[in-house]
Amino acid sequence: MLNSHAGVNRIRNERLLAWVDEVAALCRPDSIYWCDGSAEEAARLCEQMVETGTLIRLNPETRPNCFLARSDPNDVARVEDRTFICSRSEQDAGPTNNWVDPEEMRATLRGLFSGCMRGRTLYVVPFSMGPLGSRISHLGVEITDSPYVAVSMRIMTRMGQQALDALGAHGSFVPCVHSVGRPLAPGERDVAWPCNDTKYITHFPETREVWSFGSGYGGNALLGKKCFALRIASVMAREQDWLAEHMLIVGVESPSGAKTYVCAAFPSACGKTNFAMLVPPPEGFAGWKVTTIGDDIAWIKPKNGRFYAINPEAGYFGVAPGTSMRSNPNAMLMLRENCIFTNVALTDEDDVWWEGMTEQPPAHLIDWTGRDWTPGCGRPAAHPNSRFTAPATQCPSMDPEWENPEGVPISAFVFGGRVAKNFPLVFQAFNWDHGVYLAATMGSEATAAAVGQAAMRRDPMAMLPFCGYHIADYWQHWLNIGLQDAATPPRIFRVNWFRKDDEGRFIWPGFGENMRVLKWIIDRCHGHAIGVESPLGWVPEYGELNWAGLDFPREKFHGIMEINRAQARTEVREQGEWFAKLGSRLPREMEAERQCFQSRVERSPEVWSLRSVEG
Ligand code: TSX
Ligand code: MN
Repeated sequence: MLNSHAGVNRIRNERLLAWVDEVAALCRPDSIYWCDGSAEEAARLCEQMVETGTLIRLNPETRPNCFLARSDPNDVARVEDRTFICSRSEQDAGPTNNWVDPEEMRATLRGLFSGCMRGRTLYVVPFSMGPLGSRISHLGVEITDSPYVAVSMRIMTRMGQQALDALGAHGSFVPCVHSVGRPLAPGERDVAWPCNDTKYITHFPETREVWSFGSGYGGNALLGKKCFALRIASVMAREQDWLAEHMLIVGVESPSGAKTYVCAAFPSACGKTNFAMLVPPPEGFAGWKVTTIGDDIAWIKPKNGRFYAINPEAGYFGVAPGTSMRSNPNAMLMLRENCIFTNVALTDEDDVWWEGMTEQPPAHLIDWTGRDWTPGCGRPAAHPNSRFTAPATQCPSMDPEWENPEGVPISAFVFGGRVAKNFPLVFQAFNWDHGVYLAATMGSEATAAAVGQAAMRRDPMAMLPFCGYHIADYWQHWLNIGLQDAATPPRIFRVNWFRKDDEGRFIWPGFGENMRVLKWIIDRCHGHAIGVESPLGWVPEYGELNWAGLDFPREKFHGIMEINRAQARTEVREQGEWFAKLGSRLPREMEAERQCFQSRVERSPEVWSLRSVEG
């Protein structure tokens, strides 16, 4: 077997060498290639993939060094039902994770991985999650038989020689093994997107390993992201007293130059990347700036009572549809070069297009399946989960502190959801425990229930698919970390951009206008807003928001902040049902907070409104 250390310096880490030998002996690749992470290497791999049909080169004039990949139609998203937490005890995985006994899973994986890389190259992809040399960062090495994964990991992480150097002779790393699960017989022609109908995304929290089989897509295959930086890291974080969170990180700069950093967690389809790159409205916010540290994952460590966050990633793997100059100009500008697009549509000019990118679709496209597409043909041109993979350095709103190894100090945690009725635009938790409870019960409405209130799909801290251990233990960890060493933990807020009026129209304009809410959040953190006590938490008075340049009358604001008692009662009851599902590990504080909320609801008027406070 050809073992090419071509680009990289001699490997001195014995554990790494032994592990690569061991995996190669199991998977039987034709050759082994160690990635150095250089631009030349990426160019070479992309050129190879153009030749094999995995990538299409986009127009070098309009999208220099950009490529389009079209996946197998059966490999288009994360596969949560095929995602497993293999802790020794089933109880430790908890009721919200799929669990398989680790020894049983190892036997299954041995069978699946045996000879699975025949006819292919095994790529060794060393990477750092977080700035090199930061005390908050951690190293990983992904073994993969997908060159698409190798070049994507180069965008998404600090990959190659620099990570090997950081690893040195004795450093430790999280081993991540990935195969598309499609060995090639001698002389067999490869397909453009090899994968396998059998898929396993498996995590071993006690030994801190990831094994992924059968998919080449996103979080199934780029193992530094969801698998390592969230599922494995959440386990490490609990042991070591830090937080691995599914959160964006933004900086808010005031005209005086003061900088406040905020972390925010949203369930899917809430526009997290748009919020991470928010452009403040032109009127009323002269001199204000929002800067981006990250759009998906935050690793947060307490130090001297404050919480410091880094973005462990180095790129953005964002949902393309809906991204436009209106919804997210920073993202659009970021995508001008050096990007990989997956499952978007191809224009006649060899450029990309997706639903929502422009008001008028082009007259003709090649859709994500490679077929001709015209407006009104009844199919989407881009897959709804189509993606861009872009280097973080290309984001115009990138915060200058984004690679600070110390991280940035966090003043607020914001938790969002997508709720059509009876859920205010913004409110603040009364205290840390109450905030943890608000985050634990967050979620989005499942779409269009036939009658009455739509059921809430709970997604605590937006971590339900990403917590590597029992979700109730995770809440206990949150409760603990807010109270340790004289902590001044961040203030906690809930937001909802998606309340609708009786005609089903969004009441709040959203997007850049969310700056008005963000400003109140920051004012609260600095003691510059007084607020009003509501049954849910502290809410702003109308006058505490900056309304310059937006026609949003007081009456409308009162409407979007209203709390209906009957509907709140339903919410209290459903929260109880949700807690009951989690069994005896539920922290007592959670149920205590629920009962306090219940009593506030019972003592509230039929409709709680700012009207009665402000007149
Ligand atoms: O990303 C969104 N954000 C956050 C932005 C910082 N979206 C996009 C949908 C989520 C995937 C939003 N959609 C937001 C929002 O705040 N709000 C809405 C709802 C909405 C949609 C359209 C309009 C207003 C609100 N108005 C017009 O299209 C004119
Ligand atoms: Mn995410």
